[in-house]
Amino acid sequence: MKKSHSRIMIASISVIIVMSALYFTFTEDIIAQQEDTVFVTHSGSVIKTTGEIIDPVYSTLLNPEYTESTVEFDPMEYLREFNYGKVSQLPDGTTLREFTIIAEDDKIMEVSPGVFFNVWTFNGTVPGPTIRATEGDIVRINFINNGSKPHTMHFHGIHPAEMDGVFEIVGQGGGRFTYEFEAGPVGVHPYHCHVMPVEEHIVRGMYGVYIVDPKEGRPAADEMVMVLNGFDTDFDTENNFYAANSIPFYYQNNPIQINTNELIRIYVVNMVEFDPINNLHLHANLFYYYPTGTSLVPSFYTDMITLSQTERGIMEFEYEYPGKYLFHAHKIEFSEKGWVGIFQVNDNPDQKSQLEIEYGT
Ligand SMILES: [Cu+2]
Repeated sequence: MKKSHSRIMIASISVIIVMSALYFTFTEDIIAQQEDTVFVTHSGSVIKTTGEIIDPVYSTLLNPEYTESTVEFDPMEYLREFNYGKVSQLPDGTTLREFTIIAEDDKIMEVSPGVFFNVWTFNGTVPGPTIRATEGDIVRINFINNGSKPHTMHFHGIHPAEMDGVFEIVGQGGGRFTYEFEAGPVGVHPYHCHVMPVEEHIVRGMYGVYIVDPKEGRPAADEMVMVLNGFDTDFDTENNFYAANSIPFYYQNNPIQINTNELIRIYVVNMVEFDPINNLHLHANLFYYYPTGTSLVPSFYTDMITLSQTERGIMEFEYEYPGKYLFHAHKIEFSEKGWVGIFQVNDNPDQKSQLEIEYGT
């Protein structure tokens, strides 16, 4: 009896010693992680983090201020929200579209339930607002950098060198720059910050979508924007979460409502860093695909596209049968870490196939 008692005692003491050792090692690790870290990225560039390191598990313990989101972002609202700017006419009749974009780098976003991450933002959200214009319009962006680091806006598309947002660094604490260019070419393009290290400014969230419509327009459709993105919350140059429009599993838990025989048009942009490719697979259907959206004639009829960084395009499809359909990364690791969604297709018996009406297919 006595012997087994002392055995239990010894076992308990050993457990306590091991646990304490583990605790201190762990805590030291976490504290060490809070200091500036220098690491070499997958692409070979040397990065020094300028923000605080937030361990997703211990964020609450070490950074009690990071327990509340300061970002208001609704993926369902973002999905179909297009910003056309303040519209006026120039003396020669050209349409001028003015946008104000404010950069900040102190926002906290709940990027996954319970995981609070310091994002860098355009107009307070990740992704930033979807900017939309028609080919030939003048786009004027009044850019204000209210952040604590230099930032810029670099638009993909065609514009003069000084409007490229690369060498004209906009200083922190209220720096301003006006980007002005003619909208073009037709298509879907990303915009993002281009201050070094660019990788960090992108993975922190400084990106958005810029759509240029053809003058003649595209056929009416239920239009959506999907930014394929991820978050590296522990700064090891690997993403911890993946998503369409920032929040992992959001459209799986909140299916996107669409109707049978209605033309769906998705502007899809891949902004995932670190991983060389991303992809998108649509279930029980195929879609017409316009790479970069620059042509009005689709290049592919497929159920699967593969996209590298900033690669993008326009998808068009409709569902014939009502029901619940998945769409997700066919890189299964990404879908298991959040990049998965559902279309809830509602029956719309009076609607004739819009694909057939618009394209004769
Ligand atoms: Cu930046």
